[in-house]
Amino acid sequence: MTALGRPLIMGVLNLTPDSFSDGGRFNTPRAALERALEMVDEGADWLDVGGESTRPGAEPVSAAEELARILPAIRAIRAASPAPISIDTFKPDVARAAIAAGATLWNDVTALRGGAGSLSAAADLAVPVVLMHMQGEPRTMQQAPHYEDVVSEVSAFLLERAEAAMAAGVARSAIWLDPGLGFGKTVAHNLALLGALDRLVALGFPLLVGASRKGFLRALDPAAVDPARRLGGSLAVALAAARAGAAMVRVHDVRDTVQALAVDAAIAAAGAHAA
Ligand code: HH2
Repeated sequence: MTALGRPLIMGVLNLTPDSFSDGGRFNTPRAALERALEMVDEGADWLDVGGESTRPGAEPVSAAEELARILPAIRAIRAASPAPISIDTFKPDVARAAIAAGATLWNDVTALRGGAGSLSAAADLAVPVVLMHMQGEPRTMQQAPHYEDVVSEVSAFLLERAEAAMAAGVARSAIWLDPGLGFGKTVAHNLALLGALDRLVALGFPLLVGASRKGFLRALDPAAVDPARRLGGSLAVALAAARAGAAMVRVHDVRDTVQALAVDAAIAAAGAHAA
């Protein structure tokens, strides 16, 4: 929760040909800029720019290719709007270039394990960094995810990565945590984590939750084959995250999420008032 009475909203902007939901839709700088400005207009607090898909089975791309996708878009957004930009990458060189071009948050799905220089880059860059949990790596992570106790193991991992980041010189106040829904997790694992988000919030760092349009929502509604038809499930997760005290949700459908969270916050405020 934030001073707004609701989590911040991070709008997803994938500049990739192959992202599971919006792949190929915004991969020219002009289309990316239009979508970015649209999301800002809809109420996005952050724009999360990514140039490499991490969907299950995704093939890696080179840093040069990733930079060619993201830098023109970051520069175009920076020139047109003061909206905060985060860079969704696990490559330290890509993070450095994106931040030099105007991004001010590093969203790392590998929790600074993606490159030999990740920890020191995060310390040098001195911007907030999201440390996300993932079991395995995107190409194979959904083949056989396994945990004895997913909530305890994800919590322990996130704390270990936060300690590693701080030992490398990252300020405690710059660290965000994220359970990494869908990253090496079965439907049951995702649901267990969602049911215990308050335990992750209690770790003492701001929590980011990203469930928007993800495959596990389809498992709960088999008719939702098209990721764009998973809005109801995505909103259900955003509300659960808000009630557990998450600080930010990462979403594709900014406008609907703003509305759902505003109504939820108003109900909570009315309840507190009546009590
Ligand atoms: N999920 C995706 C990508 N980046 N970053 C954080 N911190 N948390 C997440 O849950 C998260 C993330 C996957 O979603 P998307 O970007 O829509 O798809 P793709 O990886 O196919 O580009």
